[in-house]
Amino acid sequence: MTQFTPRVFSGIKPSGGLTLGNYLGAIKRFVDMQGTDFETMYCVVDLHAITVWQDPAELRDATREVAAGFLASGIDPEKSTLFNQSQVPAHAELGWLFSCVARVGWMNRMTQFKDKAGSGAEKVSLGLYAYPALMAADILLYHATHVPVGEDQKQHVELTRDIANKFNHDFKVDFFPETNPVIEGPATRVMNLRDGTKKMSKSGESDMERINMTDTADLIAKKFKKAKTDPEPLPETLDGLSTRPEAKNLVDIYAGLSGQTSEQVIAEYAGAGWGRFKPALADLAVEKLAPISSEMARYMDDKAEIDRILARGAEKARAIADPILKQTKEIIGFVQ
Ligand code: AQP
Repeated sequence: MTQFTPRVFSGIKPSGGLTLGNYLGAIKRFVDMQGTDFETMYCVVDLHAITVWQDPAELRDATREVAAGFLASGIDPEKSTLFNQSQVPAHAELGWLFSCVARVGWMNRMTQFKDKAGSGAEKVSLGLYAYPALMAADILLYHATHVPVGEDQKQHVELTRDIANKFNHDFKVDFFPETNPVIEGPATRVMNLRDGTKKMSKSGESDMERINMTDTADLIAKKFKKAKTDPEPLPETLDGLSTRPEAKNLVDIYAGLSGQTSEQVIAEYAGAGWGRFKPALADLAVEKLAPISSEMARYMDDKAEIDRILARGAEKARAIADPILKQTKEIIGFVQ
């Protein structure tokens, strides 16, 4: 069996401004993995963003804003490779090769496509349907062994394993590693503040359903105050939240922000009403997010610096990606 370097890869789509879901489910955990035994690679996955329409000026802005979010949260370009996907052409090329490995039946099982396409599946882009093959390419182009993601991306990381296995099996090689999803902590699925059965998303309809990383303190307090809950106080144990999705979401967010488990939060707030818990949650969110959003604003004032960081990161990424793509093409039998 080939021994692969322990390497982390993960990405975020610049399809809008970053949310608290992206922060707790992804970025905060990306920062935690930096400086460990893993080599870390983080990507602004702009090729994925265009699976739905993006205005060019807004795409450029969102790409820099996501990069600023990474940097402001603690991703250090000296310790991690930080870049945007479209500056490394090998992603798109391996994505095509993998769309010839993946089976249509596998794609048909992807729940995110069904959710996003809804009843209009005939009218969405082919790219939205093929997205998981490109995501597999993003990961396997670096022989990444670990992928920290939110719960919603678990199925796509599992598909990445299926693609790697099929490629290795078809060509009788041991070339692509088995990739492990890393889905840990209390806030791997942050829910919509107005409907606890739906995920908090950048592109959700109403701004009141999400906390944006750039929201002001007043707006954060207002959004938590108006967040849907039920009339009951917080229970004595976590089990008491099993049929209360909105309440559980707020407890999980508190836990994610404070670095505690949800059980510890419940132990501290057992019996508390929303009049006590919601302001405490808003204060905590402001305490954690305000320094990040002011640092993001500082980066956004120097877009040239962000562009330089992304370009340097892309150069480092290409140095790993290009030889792996070249070997993949050798294995497939392309004359080079
Ligand atoms: N609500 C969430 N809770 C926990 N983790 C989340 N992530 C996204 N939303 C939540 C994690 O953030 C990473 C980047 O996701 P993405 O932006 O590439 O794609 P997404 O999951 O489709 O995010 P959005 O916000 O829902 O974007 P739109 O609205 O444009 O589709 C992933 O690790 C994801 O799990």
